[in-house]
Amino acid sequence: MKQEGLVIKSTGSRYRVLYGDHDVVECTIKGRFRVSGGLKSTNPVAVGDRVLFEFESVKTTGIITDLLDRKNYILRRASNLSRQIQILAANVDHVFLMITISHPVTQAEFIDRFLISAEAYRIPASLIINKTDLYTGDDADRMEHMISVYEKIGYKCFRLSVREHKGLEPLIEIFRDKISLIAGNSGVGKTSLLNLLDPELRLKTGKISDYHKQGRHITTFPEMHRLPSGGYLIDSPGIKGFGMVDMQRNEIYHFFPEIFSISENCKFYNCLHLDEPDCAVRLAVEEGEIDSQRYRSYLNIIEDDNRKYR
Ligand SMILES: Nc1nc2c(ncn2[C@@H]2O[C@H](COP(=O)(O)OP(=O)(O)OP(=O)(O)O)[C@@H](O)[C@H]2O)c(=O)[nH]1
Ligand SMILES: [Mg+2]
Ligand SMILES: [Zn+2]
Repeated sequence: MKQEGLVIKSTGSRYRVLYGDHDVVECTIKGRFRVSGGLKSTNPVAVGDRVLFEFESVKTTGIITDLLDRKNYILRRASNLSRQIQILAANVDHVFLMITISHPVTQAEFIDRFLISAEAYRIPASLIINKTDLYTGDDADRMEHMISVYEKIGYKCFRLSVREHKGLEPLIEIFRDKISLIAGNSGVGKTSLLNLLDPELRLKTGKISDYHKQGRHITTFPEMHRLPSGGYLIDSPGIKGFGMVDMQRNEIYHFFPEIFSISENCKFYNCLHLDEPDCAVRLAVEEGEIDSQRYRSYLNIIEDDNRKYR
């Protein structure tokens, strides 16, 4: 008899499925799953997927037989060089990018690349600025500037110190009743937040010394956790790149909400906002209406796109 379940962990060969109220079964998959767009992914079934499964003779293992329709999914490349694609998560209601001003520094362009991907996936996105306990002087100014830039565009920003347990309440509220994904560079404190929200989890987190080495990743597979305060939060491995949405050169600016809204005033309907005459976007950058770093991110993304087709 088939039962419905929710995939809470996927390693590409084994899948942990939550069913009923609190029960968990380890599954493998049977049959071939069609992934939208004919993608070749390393994991046909991902965290967040709703599936049908059957128990094997012993009731502790099962076989996934059917993948139910997805409302959305998020991709990433398995590694920088690899052509293989991993589905990071499916059926996500909200994505949170956790960033830090220092230890480690999150690059502005990385934030913008994340946000345009979320826009392209049409998944609401917010920022969590963690480790506020560390920021004084210039770092504190940098944080406030960043928050004012992103809030003006319409992204919610949450100040958080996992270490000092500060800023948790608004997050608990927004996580309730939905499936959220938390992403960000390695070492920003994603898993630490989960451990704070549910101390029983005791998930592995990094030690400060680990982060002196480059490319150190503590969390290796995305995993969904049910929060005691309500909702599900997917912890994910530290990422350098995110998204993998193929965008046309002339639609990239559609995913910068503030650039998009001003682009209506450009002289040419096909303006790319580079150096066209009477470009309303460039004017808005000069006047400080559009943040110059955001515009730089836009230019760099266009530039990458040029390289791709060379
Ligand atoms: N000062 C300070 N340190 C923090 C805070 N939150 C987490 N850390 C530290 O940051 C380090 C990395 O934390 P993790 O939770 O493992 O980071 P992660 O984002 O899950 O990293 P990956 O799994 O590699 O992607 C640990 O040493 C934490 O103790 C905070 O609010 N303030
Ligand atoms: Mg982690
Ligand atoms: Zn323009």
